[in-house]
Amino acid sequence: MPPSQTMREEKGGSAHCEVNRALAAAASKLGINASMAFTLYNAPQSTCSQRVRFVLNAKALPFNEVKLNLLEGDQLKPDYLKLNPNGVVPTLDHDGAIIIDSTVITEYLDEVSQANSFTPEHPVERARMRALMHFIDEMPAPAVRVPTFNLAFLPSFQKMSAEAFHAMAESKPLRKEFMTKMGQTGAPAWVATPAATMTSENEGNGKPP
Ligand SMILES: N[C@@H](CCC(=O)N[C@@H](CS)C(=O)NCC(=O)O)C(=O)O
Repeated sequence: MPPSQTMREEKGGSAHCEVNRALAAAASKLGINASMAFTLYNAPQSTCSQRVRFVLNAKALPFNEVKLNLLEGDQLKPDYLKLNPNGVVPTLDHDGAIIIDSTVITEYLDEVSQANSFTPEHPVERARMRALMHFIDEMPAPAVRVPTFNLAFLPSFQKMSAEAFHAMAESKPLRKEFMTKMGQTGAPAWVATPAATMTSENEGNGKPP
């Protein structure tokens, strides 16, 4: 898919293409039927994007990057919503196959490329790995959303009219309720510090846990 005009595409250049071709040739010799042309739609400051970049780099997989500006709403543009209907980053395009959700993407990458594997051999160990990934999705990821909202997004939300803010919150496929709950005042300071302990149940409700 061609990236929207506001999204910046950064290609690794012909060196990456050559590496991609070499990887595809090596994979084909090993009987693996996949080429390794990866494009990652992501945002530099997003923790979910960082997870995926970490795995791509740790596995030495070359990838093209399309950087979205979350403050300008690139994640809600129609072209991007066709790739990721949740309107969030990251999204991985592997040779036209679209994979969404950072946890799913990291497991997918470990499946299609065996180099520097992160997945334990033993089923019990694999179950532990998945439990840890679920924990990260349920606890630290929602917790970090609150200070991120206050520190990164709130200053621009406060400049919007109440109507514009409401319309923007309503347009978020995955974060409607969260945005509405946080509102244009955000979370109180005792909640929105990185050290505050949060769960998805108490995020932004204005009361001590
Ligand atoms: N479960 C999703 C969550 C993705 C997510 O919340 N991404 C954030 C950045 S870390 C985002 O795109 N926020 C933009 C927004 O809420 O509009 C995943 O892990 O990929």
